[in-house]
Amino acid sequence: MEDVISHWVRDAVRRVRAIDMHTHLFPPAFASLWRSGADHVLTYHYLIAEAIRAGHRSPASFYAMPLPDQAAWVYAQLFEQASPLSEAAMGVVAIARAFGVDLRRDGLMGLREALCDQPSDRYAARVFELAGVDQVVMTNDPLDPAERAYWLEGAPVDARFLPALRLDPFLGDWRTLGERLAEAGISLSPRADASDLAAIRRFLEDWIERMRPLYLAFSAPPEWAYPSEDTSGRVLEACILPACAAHGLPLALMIGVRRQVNTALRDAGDASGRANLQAVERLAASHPDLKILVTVLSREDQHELTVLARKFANVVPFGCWWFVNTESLTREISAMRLELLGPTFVLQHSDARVLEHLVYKWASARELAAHVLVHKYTKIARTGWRVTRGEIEREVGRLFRDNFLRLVGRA
Ligand code: REL
Ligand code: ZN
Repeated sequence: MEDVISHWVRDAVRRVRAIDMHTHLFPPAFASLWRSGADHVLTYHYLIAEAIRAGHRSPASFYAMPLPDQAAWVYAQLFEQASPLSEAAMGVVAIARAFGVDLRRDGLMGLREALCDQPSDRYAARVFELAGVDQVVMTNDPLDPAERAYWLEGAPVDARFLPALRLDPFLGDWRTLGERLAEAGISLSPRADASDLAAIRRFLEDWIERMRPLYLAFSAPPEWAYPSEDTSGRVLEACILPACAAHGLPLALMIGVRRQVNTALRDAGDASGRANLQAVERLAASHPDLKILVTVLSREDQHELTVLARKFANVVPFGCWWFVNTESLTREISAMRLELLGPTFVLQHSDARVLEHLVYKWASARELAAHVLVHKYTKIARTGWRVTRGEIEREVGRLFRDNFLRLVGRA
């Protein structure tokens, strides 16, 4: 029976079509924001941090090189002068293999030839197919001028790329928010008074109408507090939470990022810290109708978040974010979530920044699911539960797509 269970689980996990609830990808029509191809794969900020560390080079001199030279230098540090043992480096090997490239034999040139670096519908379809992904959710920032232009000109949104409205600048400091909103034609006073909050609320309404996002989201530093009397707390209370309520939209919180602890590293310069999860507890308790998707960056917060989700059914843990998206930590975190919550969370998201990331990140998520679920199903069978193939398929479907789709009202 145990071999049969293992076969059923592996087969279900291999076949399930994932919905990727958090990426930084854009459809081909958002051409300048599209990222694919070997040079972008090699210059993922995860790899930049690792290469700079291995190669003892200053971030400034690294970033001074043109993109192809950056990619070649990263490749030299992490694949020619070392074995690609890290999660992100192994990811490149997995991408290469999926495209029929043997990196030892074909090198970076082989990878450049196999991957396409131009916006392309057909290529997107091919990569989605290789990853077994049906749809990805974008990170849509209405305060990014390049992105805003695509929305305003009515660039077609591909049904495979679902919108999510990202609100980080709204939770930052008031002056910077004022400057960013001014570029979008909205002027705020220094007072953060009721008319300013009303203007922000109208801006959000406008963009919810335009984007039709699946959820609203923001990332937050470890010290993020709720409730809070500062301007970001007031924006949350007076603008963001009412918008979620009015449109029945979930709020996704990504907590624990300490931005730019090493500014010279740019995107690679963010770190993590322990969050104050009592803020989430208070938000969940005071807004029982608000669905709150939560992911936390530090390993130390994972258990507390899981326990919190037991207390509030409106809190749904999702994925293993960034520094905890590694083989050992995803196994630990996902097993713990199953043990304390059953299959009522979202197993994984990719956080892909480059299209081909989908391939290795979802291959890893499948390996993770197989590892954890073979163990659990074998155990309940030994304990006396007659396991069926159908129930395995149902739970795998929940973990990879259905829990999320139900939460955003698309099931
Ligand atoms: O969405 C986020 O805030 C983060 O995932 C990103 O800021 C981060 O740079 C990302 O690439 C991590 O995976
Ligand atoms: Zn992200």
